[in-house]
Amino acid sequence: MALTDANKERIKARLAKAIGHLNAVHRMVDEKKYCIDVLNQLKAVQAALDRSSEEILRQHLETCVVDAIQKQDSKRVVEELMQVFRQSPVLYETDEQPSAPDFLAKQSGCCKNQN
Ligand SMILES: [Cu+2]
Repeated sequence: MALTDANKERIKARLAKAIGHLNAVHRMVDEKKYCIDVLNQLKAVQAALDRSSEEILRQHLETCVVDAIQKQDSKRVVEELMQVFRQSPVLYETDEQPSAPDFLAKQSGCCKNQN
């Protein structure tokens, strides 16, 4: 089981809102707004993305993980989740960020073959 239609729409709405907010921050940088104002807005975008991640994680735990446990496949889903959290800090350690398609190409699962 994956995303339900209702959850999909809710998560898409959250992400669309974050994209709009990030575009506003991009404009702030373009307009050379005060650094602290840009940082505060960027923190708000990051918080919105964190809430989106949290919602996706909750959905995953309630559906995919429950399903996997019922099918005696808990080791795989636990390892997947551990890997997600292991990889997260790497995003902040490199000076140069990979472009979105490069980043997605390194992922496994449904995003693996997109680009
Ligand atoms: Cu899932």
